[in-house]
Amino acid sequence: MQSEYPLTTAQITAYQRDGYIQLNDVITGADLTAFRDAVNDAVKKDTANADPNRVKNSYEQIFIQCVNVWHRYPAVRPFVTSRYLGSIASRLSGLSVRLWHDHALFKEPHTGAKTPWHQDTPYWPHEQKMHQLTIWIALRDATIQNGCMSFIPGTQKMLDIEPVNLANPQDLYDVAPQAKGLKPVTCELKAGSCTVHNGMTFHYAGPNRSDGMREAIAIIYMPDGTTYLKVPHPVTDPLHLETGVKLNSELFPLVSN
Ligand SMILES: O=C(O)CCC(=O)C(=O)O
Repeated sequence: MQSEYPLTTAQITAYQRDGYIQLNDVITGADLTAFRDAVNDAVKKDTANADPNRVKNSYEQIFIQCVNVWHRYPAVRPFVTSRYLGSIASRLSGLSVRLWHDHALFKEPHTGAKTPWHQDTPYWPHEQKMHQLTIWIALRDATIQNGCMSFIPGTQKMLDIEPVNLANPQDLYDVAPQAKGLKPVTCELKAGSCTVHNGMTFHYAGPNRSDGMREAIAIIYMPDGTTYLKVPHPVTDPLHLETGVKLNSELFPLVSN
């Protein structure tokens, strides 16, 4: 990977104003091939024992989701824990950041359902909610046809909205009437390009109507100093933490200066 992805002041300002940004060609060439292969291998191994005849619940119909692949797959680790990506998150947010978690998100051809409009941070066991951010990397081209991401600019400032139930989603305008009239922006991405969104920004991805898998990995960052809030979450449940402790162990590495 390059030593530092170039970001202009205008891009940082746009991210902070809109709550999302598209960045092109972040991972390229041999790095892209290696990252894509490593994540594909991880998803293949994680799903090897899945019963192909099992009826999927409505959440599982959205995508195959493999969380914290960097913990289990050494070939994924250098990408997910890289200062190269961490520095993008840090410069956009203006803060030192730690890794919260990664997840491979593979939307299956023809059957992968839409990802409903939602904000992320309300699901997370964090006392502070304002500055988490996700780098969502297309490992293959992400298009309208296969379920690329869309964002509603400025919605990162909408706090205290009821979390959307992804398995049985409420209508966006019922949960966030303030979003009426705001125009969503859809971001088609070439493989190796990414979007970055604030965890409070409303976002959506369409269903996969193509013949190929929509292959993406999302890497989520939180400000250094973020403290735990005791609510159920698969990443923190095994750690038996108490509210107020800093999420600063080696499971949440500092990935920026
Ligand atoms: O990949 C998707 O379909 C949705 C991803 C998402 O919601 C996220 O990364 O926060």
